[in-house]
Amino acid sequence: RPDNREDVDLAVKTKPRTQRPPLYKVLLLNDDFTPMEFVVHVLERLFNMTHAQAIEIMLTVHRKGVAVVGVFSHEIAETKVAQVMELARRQQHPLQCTMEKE
Ligand code: NFA
Repeated sequence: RPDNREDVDLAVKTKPRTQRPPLYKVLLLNDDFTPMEFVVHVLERLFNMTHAQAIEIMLTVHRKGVAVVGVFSHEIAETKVAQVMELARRQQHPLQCTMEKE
């Protein structure tokens, strides 16, 4: 074809895609020993939940075994997991917190 019509077609058809950073779910896991009040405290302190929200999420973890407690960038998610694990370790509770790509 005359000129570079293929290039024009490609340019027209290629939808600009907005780049978004990957997000990570922070998960809290149930166990038989960590006191409910401690879990509520952790959720209020580290995940900016109200007392009512914290109780609701704690009970979800207690009943279902696991719940998402927040969604963050990789760096923030890693920090949250480390902070939960450190608070639990200091009080000698077996509470477990992990992260996974959304
Ligand atoms: N299952 C714990 C109990 O009965 C409470 C708990 C909730 C622990 C959520 C960990 C996470 N004391």
